[in-house]
Amino acid sequence: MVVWTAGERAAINSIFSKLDYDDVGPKALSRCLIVYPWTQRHFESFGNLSNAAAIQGNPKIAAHGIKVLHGLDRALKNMDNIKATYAELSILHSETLHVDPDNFKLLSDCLTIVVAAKMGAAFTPDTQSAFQKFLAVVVSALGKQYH
Ligand code: HEG
Repeated sequence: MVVWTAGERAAINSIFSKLDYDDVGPKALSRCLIVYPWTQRHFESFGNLSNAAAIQGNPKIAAHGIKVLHGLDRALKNMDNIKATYAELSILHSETLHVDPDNFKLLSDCLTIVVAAKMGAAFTPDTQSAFQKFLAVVVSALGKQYH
């Protein structure tokens, strides 16, 4: 089981309490699709992804980015049981969506960059460390049902 210090819990809860899901979600997902274009293959039915501006202005991508970010609420509310919390979502990404689990890490890195840019100086090394740990546990849990 993952052990969280009081400081890590406080840092993670503080980030999420200030998080603008409707802004950060679309930015993180669109950045992932632009920086790692092979991830676009899962979103071919979402409309125009022909260039960075099209991706950033695509309302379906924006909506999905918000949905994914809200997917992290489950981990936040179940910090001591993240693996089980994501069992179903892991099976969906593996067996139905066929998302390569390496992509979870790519998206989580994009999310870190977007959050860091928004938080500026408040994104201290300690804050980053707690956030990266949280995302690493989520990424691991989402990859758990792959075989
Ligand atoms: Mg996934 C659906 C969460 C990474 C591609 N993703 C979903 C859903 C959630 C979610 C909550 C909705 C599930 C449902 O309808 O029951 N995704 C989620 C998280 C993360 C992640 C928390 C990582 C942090 N997803 C991810 C990545 C890709 C991807 C990296 C592809 C590169 N997700 C994907 C697709 C769908 C979902 C294609 C279905 C979209 C649709 O057709 O509506």
